[in-house]
Amino acid sequence: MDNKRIAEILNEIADMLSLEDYPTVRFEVRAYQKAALMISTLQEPVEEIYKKGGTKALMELPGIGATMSKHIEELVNTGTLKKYEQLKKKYPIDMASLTAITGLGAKRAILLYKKLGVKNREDLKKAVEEHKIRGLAGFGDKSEEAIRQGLQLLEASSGRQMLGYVLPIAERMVEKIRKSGLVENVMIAGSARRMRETVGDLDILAISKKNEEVMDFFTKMDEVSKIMLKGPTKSTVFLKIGLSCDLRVLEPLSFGAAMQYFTGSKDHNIQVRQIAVSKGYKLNEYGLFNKRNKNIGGPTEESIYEKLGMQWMPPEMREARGEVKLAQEHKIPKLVEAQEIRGDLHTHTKETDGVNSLEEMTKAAVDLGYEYFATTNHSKSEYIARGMDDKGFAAYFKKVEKVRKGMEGTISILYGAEVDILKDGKLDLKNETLKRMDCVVAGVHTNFNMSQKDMTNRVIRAFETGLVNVFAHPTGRLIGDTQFHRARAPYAIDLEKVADSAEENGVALEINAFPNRTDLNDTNIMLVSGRKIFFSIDTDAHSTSHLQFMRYGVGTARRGWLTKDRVLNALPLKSLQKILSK
Ligand code: DGT
Ligand code: CA
Ligand code: CA
Repeated sequence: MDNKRIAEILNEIADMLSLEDYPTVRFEVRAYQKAALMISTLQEPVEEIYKKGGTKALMELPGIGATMSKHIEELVNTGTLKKYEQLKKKYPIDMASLTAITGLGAKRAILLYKKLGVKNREDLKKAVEEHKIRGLAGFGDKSEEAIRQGLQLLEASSGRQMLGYVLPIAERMVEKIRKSGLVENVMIAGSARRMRETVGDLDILAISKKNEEVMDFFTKMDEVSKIMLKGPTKSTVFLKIGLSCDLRVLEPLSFGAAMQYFTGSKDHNIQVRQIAVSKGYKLNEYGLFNKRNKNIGGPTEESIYEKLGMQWMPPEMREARGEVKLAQEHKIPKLVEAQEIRGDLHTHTKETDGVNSLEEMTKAAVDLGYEYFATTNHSKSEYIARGMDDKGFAAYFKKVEKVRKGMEGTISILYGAEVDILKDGKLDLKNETLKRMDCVVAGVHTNFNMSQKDMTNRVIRAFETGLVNVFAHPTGRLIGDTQFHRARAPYAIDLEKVADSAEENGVALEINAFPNRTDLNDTNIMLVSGRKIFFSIDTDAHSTSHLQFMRYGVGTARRGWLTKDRVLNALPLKSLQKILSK
């Protein structure tokens, strides 16, 4: 059973438990939610961890205790879970798919079931269309409209999945194909290679002469749930995670052209093909053909671009946003790279809603080779996340000092907070508390429904305190998926005005790397990057494994054409400190 499904089940249990009424239930709900979050974002399959090391290895994962490890064991071995089945009997609705809708929690979902017989999303849609919800006690016009919008938001994103969940799976598949010994080369193409924030389907290309064997191997992989099409050069399968995946097997002479073609984007390809035509060539997925129809392509993509008089460019740039012209002029910028990141400036610990201790988080940061690491827990108005008040931070600072001593010489711990920007633009902690901090990350977490003008002013007012270093997840949007993650539209905000103020007040804008955020996204970055501002690529990690999300933030930065000198956390510690202390 894959991580996503296990997480879904645990999360659904949490939803159903939240409807129960006994003294310890709140803690149980939290434990299930924590475990679900942990597993859904783990970059390796729990099933494999279990098969290698049993429940003992599972319990070493943060957020997984004795009960959860037993649950996972049962799920992996039997495909189901007694506790889940029991709750399902009591609450026979499609809970997860209903609570994935913004504005609909478990309590209201079960109310809708009791009053209207709503069991799943289809029923809900009908109830909304027939305006049956607005008349119910405790609902009203506004809730019905909110549910309608929530449904729409989900539909818009359905079918596509977040890169952060798809890419590790794709990479594992590619590794297995490589190790099969049947191929000379195998690579990921398509939107996943371009690091698009969501992926519609996976495209894998391989070089081999053993077509039949490769296709046998591919269609029988563990990750596959259904074979859609099986041929000697192309097969399409449906994966257990609910995504389709193509494998194409090619000759070496076609591989470069195929990589170029299937990496896309489509609009980029159309522009490149025009250049080929203007040179008297023909370019398609099979090769680059000269006037005598001879394939002069070759096994690498570089050679295709070169023969067209173009500089090769990173896949992240290939969105027909001016990169083709730059490549012709040989002016492709050197984009920031993952190895150039020196630290993470936005992270959480178990003192608030994280699952690991500061010590564990910092050690994981050391393992990533970081030079510095900021610990930025929530402030008090984020009570759901158990945010801390000024006193809480004072006590936490002592803990930071202690861990600092223990880690001396390995990494610099920056003391900070993710402080709330309140409705009126004030910050949720006292000035003295914030002034003591090395790195203040500030963000909007409440009152999303303001006018654009009010929201923009709210944020600018916060910048003008002179106390903010990084503006967290600037648009607040969340990418949803069909089951587990709730989508949220960006709040109304004038990003250009905010960026002007960021420039004036020395605030860096965040590129939040958490897969369901990716905020700022590529187009936002391009919109504001003309200004003299820094971008901070942060994971917003709530567990040690989340620190690995950095690559998705870097991918997004690259999609926004950012170079190393624009990235705050690519600076060496000394330069960073100078900027933070301003
Ligand atoms: P996705 O799957 O929606 O996340 O996005 P892509 O970019 O992976 O799109 P996909 O899988 O439909 O096709 C892979 C690549 O193949 C695409 O990026 C560019 C190329 N391609 C597909 N259809 C066309 C086409 O009609 N014309 C051209 N020039 N290229 C195409
Ligand atoms: Ca694709
Ligand atoms: Ca495809």
